[in-house]
Amino acid sequence: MTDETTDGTASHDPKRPAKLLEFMSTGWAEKDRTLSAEGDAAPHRRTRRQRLAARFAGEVLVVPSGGLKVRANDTDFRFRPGSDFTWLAGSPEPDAVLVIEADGEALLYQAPSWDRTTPAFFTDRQGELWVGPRPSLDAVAAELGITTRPLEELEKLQGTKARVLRGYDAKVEALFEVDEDSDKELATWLGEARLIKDAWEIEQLQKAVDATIKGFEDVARALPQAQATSERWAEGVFGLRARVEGNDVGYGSICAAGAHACTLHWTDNDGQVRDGELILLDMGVEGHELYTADITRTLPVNGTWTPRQRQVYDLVYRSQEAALAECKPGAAFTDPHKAAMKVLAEGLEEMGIVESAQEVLADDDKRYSRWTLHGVSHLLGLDVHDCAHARDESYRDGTLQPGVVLTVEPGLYFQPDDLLVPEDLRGIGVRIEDDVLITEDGHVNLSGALPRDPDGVEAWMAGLR
Ligand SMILES: [Mn+2]
Repeated sequence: MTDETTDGTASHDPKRPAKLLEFMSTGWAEKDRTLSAEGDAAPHRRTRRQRLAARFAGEVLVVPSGGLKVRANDTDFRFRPGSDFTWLAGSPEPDAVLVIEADGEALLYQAPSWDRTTPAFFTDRQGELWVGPRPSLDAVAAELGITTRPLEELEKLQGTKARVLRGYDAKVEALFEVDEDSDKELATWLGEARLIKDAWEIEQLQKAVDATIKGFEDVARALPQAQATSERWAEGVFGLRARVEGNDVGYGSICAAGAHACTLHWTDNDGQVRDGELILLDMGVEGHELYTADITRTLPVNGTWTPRQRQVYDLVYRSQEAALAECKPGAAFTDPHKAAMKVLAEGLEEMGIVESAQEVLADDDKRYSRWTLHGVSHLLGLDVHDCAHARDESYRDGTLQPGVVLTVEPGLYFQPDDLLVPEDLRGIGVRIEDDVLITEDGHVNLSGALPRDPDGVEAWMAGLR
């Protein structure tokens, strides 16, 4: 036996003699154990948990937060808890598990804080001196308004029949007695419960949008530096805003200059930004409460449209206006899409790219899609593509209701090698995307403060320089 420990160390760490371990466990001031007041999200999450418990009354329901993911060797990606877990529980800790018991009581299992009674606080790479203090279970309970339990006690539930939200924690899935169809019902319920945002969620989305608008201003101001370097400058500048004003970007920023705009999810962002070309910026700040914005603007790099760029931009703008006019309660989810496609197809006809808009708009034709490529809307919330587990009948084939938040994002993309369009259009890609809340009598454009009409964009850019 050795008097040195290598527990929790990496190959490059010095070994620690017993004398050091003993020395490190003494001489520390008492911690302040004052508990904070319940946070303003707590009542909303409590209501959601009660709704979930009522839907599956008498059953045990298990929703894990997910764990750290390795980036390389012993470095992990920054942790971001799963969205359903966040919606219900709100703890930022990895490996946490929400359990709703058969009697409806909600318990949050998570790792306790490492206090000074164990050397782990400085020997373990998850210890307090390595990653900073974790709140105690009492502090978590006070802040989130939920009963907490040490993570290790979860083992006691081994073999319990439960519905588990799958895909986040294989260990948790293995612990319970589960049934695939029952688990799927739980995921579907959560996806559909999240369709309608409550007032607190709408506030969070507006904050994310407002921070994103600031980020767009930062990037528009920084376009000269992007020209001197690459699209990465835009990505970096927006990322700075996202980290300062929120948790992070809600998805990989798309900073697509020139023909890169024709690649829908261009995230390499390593291209040149050239005077006289456009730059398509699709970016969103994920706020501190993990709700994300999703906004796109296409800007002339030098602040002024060429006539041809403006022609394409104006067409996309008019199609977005048509889509926005359909954003009201009772409309089909697909109505904004259809309205935008009609305007775009007619514009393509005017530009001589399709012969007959009426013909290509037919359901069994849709050749216009060669240039429009994608749907105009998706739901938005904790996930950029929110409510992914909702059934078609309540999402794609459903109707818009007050409290739904969706994007409205038509685009036109003329690939650089597309021989079916005039040469001077090739390599032009335009998308305009806003975040829209359906209200009782129509909608509110949450991102309406960021100019999008062609004159407004030029004036906005001129004002920033
Ligand atoms: Mn989007």
